[in-house]
Amino acid sequence: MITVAWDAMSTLGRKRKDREDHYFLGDMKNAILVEKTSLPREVESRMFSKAARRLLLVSDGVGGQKEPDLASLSAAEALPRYLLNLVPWSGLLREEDEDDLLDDLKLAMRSTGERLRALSEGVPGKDGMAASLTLALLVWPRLFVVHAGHSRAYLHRPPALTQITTDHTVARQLQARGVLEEEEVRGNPWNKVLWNTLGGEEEDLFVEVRKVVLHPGDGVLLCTDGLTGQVPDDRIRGILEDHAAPEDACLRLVEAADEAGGKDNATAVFARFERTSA
Ligand SMILES: [Mn+2]
Repeated sequence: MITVAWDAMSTLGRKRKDREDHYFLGDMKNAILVEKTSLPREVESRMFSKAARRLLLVSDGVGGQKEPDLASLSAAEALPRYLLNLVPWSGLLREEDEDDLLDDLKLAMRSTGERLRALSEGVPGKDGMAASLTLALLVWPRLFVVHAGHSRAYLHRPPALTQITTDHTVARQLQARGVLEEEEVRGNPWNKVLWNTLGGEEEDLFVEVRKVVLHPGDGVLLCTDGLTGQVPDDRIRGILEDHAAPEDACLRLVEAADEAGGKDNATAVFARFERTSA
């Protein structure tokens, strides 16, 4: 049997007053709520399937004047709601149904982007409300990630820590074209400019999709740029290695971002998957 230990932590940082980062952890369960029955009481527990899908997400509001706090909150709230209505409940997932699931995830991302656009349409100061959003759906042992923006998903397979999403910043685009070197990206002003977000003025949305087959002992980290802009990958890896409990790891990660200057809200969501005897 696989057990999941997970937690999340977010800090405002030392410079910002507003909460532009949000996170969400959710268990999707197959359930029938028993309204009334002549059956014995125990039936209630049998109406819940144990097979669960788990949902993890981070969102980060983008843009100075355009209510980034509201954009982030609306995105983090809307996306699980869309999934609730889209994604089939059964904990089991046949291989041939994976593409349908990915289509549902992409559709939920698009609907969330449209929701942000609808919320901001014609409202002065809100026009172009946008958010970075990274979502992981766990159907053990598979992890499906959908992503737009500059938050990140990492796979921690000790001792390695691997970024599994790309940053949708102009600086990364320039790096991909060979204009910038890796070491020129960090700290580059173009690394704060996003070419792809949920909502925003561009109608085209690119939903980056990743699938990972997890192993027992793996961990998955979702985090915002307030963490990765301040704390290098090596340090993140060290913290994950030193702190087995997700609550400790998340706390240490956001503390490290604060200690490094805390220029932005920093958020970490971490899940670790362990094999236990049933
Ligand atoms: Mn940020």
